[in-house]
Amino acid sequence: MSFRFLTAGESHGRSLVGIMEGLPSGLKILEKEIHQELKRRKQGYGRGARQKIEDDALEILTGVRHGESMGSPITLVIWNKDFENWGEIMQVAPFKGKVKRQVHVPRPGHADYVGGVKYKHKDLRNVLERASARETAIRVALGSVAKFFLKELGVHIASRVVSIGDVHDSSIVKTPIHQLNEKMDKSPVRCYSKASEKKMIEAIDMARKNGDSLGGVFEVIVSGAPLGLGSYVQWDRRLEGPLAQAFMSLNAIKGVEIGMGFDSAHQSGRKVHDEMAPSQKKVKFKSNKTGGIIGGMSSGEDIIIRAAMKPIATLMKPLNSVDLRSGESVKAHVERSDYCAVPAAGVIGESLAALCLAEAVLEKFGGDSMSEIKKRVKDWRKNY
Ligand code: EPS
Repeated sequence: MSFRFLTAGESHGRSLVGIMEGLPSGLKILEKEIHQELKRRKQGYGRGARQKIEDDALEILTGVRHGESMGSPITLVIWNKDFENWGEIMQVAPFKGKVKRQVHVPRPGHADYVGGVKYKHKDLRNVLERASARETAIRVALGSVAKFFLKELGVHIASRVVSIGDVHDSSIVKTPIHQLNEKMDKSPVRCYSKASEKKMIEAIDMARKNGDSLGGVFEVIVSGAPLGLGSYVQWDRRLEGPLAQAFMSLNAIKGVEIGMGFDSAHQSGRKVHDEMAPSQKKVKFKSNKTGGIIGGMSSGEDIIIRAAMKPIATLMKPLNSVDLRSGESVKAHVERSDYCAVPAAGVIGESLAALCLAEAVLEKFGGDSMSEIKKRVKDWRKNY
């Protein structure tokens, strides 16, 4: 396992922490550039009040010296500003008083109930604090380091929203991928078409008015990934696997597809498989319906991943649940929350893809320093 990472921390605890191991030396890493990615994650029409509280103050604690990685483990921390409002509730030291804001009524759609049974928690806050989507902030911090690494090798990652609720944007992306985020970040819902953007905002407003929430589909596009990442020789080396796992590990994701994805199940082979034609570099693909991954390996074309996000679990007009103390049927617990977080999920997805592809690149090319790996990738690209 040459490249790996871990995260730790609770939503209203003191901090979120991430440790990354296996990154080569010589990569420029600046706190302000990571912070820029964290700011992107906070955006999106339908995001809750927490995003206004947090400034996601980030610090690099280890593994970087004079703005460059050293090849040793990198530790990042994000201080939770809101912790100052949750002192007694979230303090590490034993607390003898009456604990406020306990949770005894699980929210349908969240980890509360099953997590409480699994870990034998009476106060389900012990579950929701770690299960919260707040954790994605530190994964974006780690993922942004992976994005900087991939960018040095000519790999760019962007995202856009494809649908929110039943509003779909069927636009074809024409913007070069390395310029796409600049355009998408200007849209409150990070979608390509202005007409769809308006309808998505209306749908989110309607959900908020009805005390409801919305999910949707986002798309992550990776350009420049070298051909041959992953492998068909072993089940757990097929590149689709770690990407699917990474996206499914994002809060509220219920489906992942690559390229045509589920649509390819309804089409005949002649409409699905990408024909190949002679090209000065031996072969070129005449289309990319496979979404940049074929037979468990990157094809050198854009990698296109879409993920389906279920609506946010916390509803301001809560659904029915059970008070675990009395066993009575009651309305579910309500926590401050988003109404729709699909635009943010796309930004998070970029980081998840970056973390997977950084590992795949290091697995294929190895390399302990940026200069070593850059040369290897450059030489490899001459082959196709
Ligand atoms: C989130 C932080 C959370 C939620 C939200 C997303 O902060 P708080 O619970 O203090 O409001 O706003 O998390 C969820 C909606 C969820 O169901 O986990 C974040 O930083 O992305």
